[in-house]
Amino acid sequence: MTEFQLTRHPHRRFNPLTGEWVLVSPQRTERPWQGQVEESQLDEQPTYDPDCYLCPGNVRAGGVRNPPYTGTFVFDNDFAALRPDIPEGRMQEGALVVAESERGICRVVCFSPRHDLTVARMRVPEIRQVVDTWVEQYQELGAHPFINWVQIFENRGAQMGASNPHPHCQIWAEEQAPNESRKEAQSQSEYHSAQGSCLLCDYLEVELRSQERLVCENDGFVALVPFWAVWPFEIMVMSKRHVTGLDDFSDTERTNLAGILKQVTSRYDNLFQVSFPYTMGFHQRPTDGKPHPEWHLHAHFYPPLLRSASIRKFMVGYELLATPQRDITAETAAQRLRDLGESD
Ligand code: H2U
Ligand code: ZN
Repeated sequence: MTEFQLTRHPHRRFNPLTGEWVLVSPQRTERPWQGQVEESQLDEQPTYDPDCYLCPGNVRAGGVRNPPYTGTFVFDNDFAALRPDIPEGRMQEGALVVAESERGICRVVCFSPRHDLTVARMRVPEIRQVVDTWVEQYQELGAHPFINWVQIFENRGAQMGASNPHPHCQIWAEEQAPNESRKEAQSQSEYHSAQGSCLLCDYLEVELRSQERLVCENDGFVALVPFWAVWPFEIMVMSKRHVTGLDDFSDTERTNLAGILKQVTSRYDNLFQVSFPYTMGFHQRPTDGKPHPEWHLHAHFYPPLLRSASIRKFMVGYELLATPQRDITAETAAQRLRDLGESD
């Protein structure tokens, strides 16, 4: 028997942030594919679309007209999943049938008045305006006494469920910590108590030493394919400094965050020469008024494309019923993303 090698033998990898495992099957990358092929999405959009509900001056589905905005633009989601004004209540039948009211606020943030732009195609000063808007929203929503978690996320591309190509993200702010944040909170808090240090600061040190999974970096941030990545070209963006929330960043760090987001998204677009679909979002300190030194701000990029613009990963079968699985290793994915150029 040869020795166990991560590059050749099926193995599972541990995600210390969630406490979950991913199955890695590096020998499986060459399997044939006769399944769904995605439409090519070389989407050239007009700068203004009269039918877009996010473009300046247009009327939204709810009947409200957007102002002629020139930078970022924030509005309350007309079809909000959470609402601030519902009666509080709880319903329980024994231990097994339990429901609780959940209050919240949902907003939409337009990144730019330009319908045709994406983060990859925006200039860093324009992305910096988006970062400033995120900070304001995190502070403003988090200041509500009943808001304890602010989830900022972007669905980019029709394949990831974005309803519109106009550059935008959503913010869902709510009473209770949602599932993913709960898992990450528990792991970071347990690690912090046991080790006396920050889980992600320590992880970043490991990655900076090995260099194997780094994609790109600047003075304030590192983008890497985490050792435990599930999505083929998954990336985690981490601040180099231990920062618990977006509101802790200095002026320079905000600009550096804008810069790394452009670097990551333009590498993505260059991978398969398409406007690369993804879901991205920030995980940061809960807004319950406590300091949470265990939390280290980071962003996850979860993109579905696998082998080309037309072949995507599905989370089905074994992954739905057992555990997520990947074929190309995190190291190979990082190398491919590292070898690509970025646009200006
Ligand atoms: P997504 O592209 O990630 O689906 O985000 C668009 C959001 O915009 C979506 O949550 C909202 C939808 O409810 N929306 C409005 O608030 N007003 C509209 O006129 C259409 C869509
Ligand atoms: Zn538009």
